[in-house]
Amino acid sequence: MTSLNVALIGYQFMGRAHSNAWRQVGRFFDTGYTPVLKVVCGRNSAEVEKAANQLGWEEHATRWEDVVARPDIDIVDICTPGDSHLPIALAAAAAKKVVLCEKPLANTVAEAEQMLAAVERAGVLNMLCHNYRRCPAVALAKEIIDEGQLGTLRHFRGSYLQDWIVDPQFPRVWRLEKARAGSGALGDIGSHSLDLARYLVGDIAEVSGFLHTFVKERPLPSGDGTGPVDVDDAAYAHLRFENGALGSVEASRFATGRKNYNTFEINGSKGSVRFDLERMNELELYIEDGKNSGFRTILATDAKHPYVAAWWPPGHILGYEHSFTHTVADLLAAVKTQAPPSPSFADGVANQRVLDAIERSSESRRWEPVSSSPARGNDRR
Ligand code: SOE
Repeated sequence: MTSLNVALIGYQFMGRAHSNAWRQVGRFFDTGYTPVLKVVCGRNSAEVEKAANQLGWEEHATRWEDVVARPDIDIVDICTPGDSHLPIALAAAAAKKVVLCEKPLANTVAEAEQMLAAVERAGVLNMLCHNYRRCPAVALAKEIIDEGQLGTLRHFRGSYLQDWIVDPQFPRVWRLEKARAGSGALGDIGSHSLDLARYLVGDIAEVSGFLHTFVKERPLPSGDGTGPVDVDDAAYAHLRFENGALGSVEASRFATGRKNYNTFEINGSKGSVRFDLERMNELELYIEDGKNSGFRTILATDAKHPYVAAWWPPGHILGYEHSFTHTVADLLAAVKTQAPPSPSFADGVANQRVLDAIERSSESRRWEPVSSSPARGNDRR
């Protein structure tokens, strides 16, 4: 079995989720590779050491530049805030590493395009982590749609709702700073809904959207006064898909009671599917059969359902963390076949163009085309 050395940049929530995936993947999936949790990198030396010990990394480091340049590293996994994705990805591509990057790909279209150009120029495998594609029930929905069981797709209705910043005293963490996060609910969680929309229905041609910030000033995490919130707390968009389908996406961190409510419903001429992450092992399916049979719920835990054969017997349910394990299993499969993994950085650019069009529409108060999204924003060329 060939070993592949992984370097993880960032060790907070996503870094923990990715560490678990790298640890578990070889124990359940037969990918032909043994990923080695070689080195985890973060700026705070004491904290990154603690993270390395807890998460199972052999080494820890504080300078990503040194880590990415190491000849013994095969895969660079980027789990940092959005403002550092660009330089890390450029360096990783130049060093000919396989690159996995957390979503959204970048903070602006211009940055995302530079990242795509770099991996294409270097000819390295690249993957964006939109883990929800890899919930078995979502992958099953994709199979059902691709088989034509829903007929012509007409509607996509996506919501991604959380409530973790509803308290105005919640501090202005990095996710509430445009310079670090790019946008608010739109990029953080709306990007997941939009990725599912593109994955399951198709490319988006134009959007009408608006963004809103309810709490514009918050206490700074240092405890030293307050600071402005310059990203959206909530985002809405209507979508016209290139294939004629219509859609809507809502993303909010102010939906009291909703913790990680990532749902979508898709309606086609012959049937519909509905998914809710908080019941992630289930897919609701309606097939129009003239008998008013209604929706039925499929428990997507049979060995025949995507990814499930690697795990437990039917009914022994999977959780959030498995979606990341499936992501890295598919990345390792791509390393083996050298077929481009999906979603790729090209998908990341496409997603970023939709985010940008929604922001433009919120400013112009008009429908905005996605394809003409210009390179703009706080990009650093
Ligand atoms: C935000 O709260 C967040 O952690 C996102 O950044 C993740 O992508 C999402 O999976 C869960 O929520």
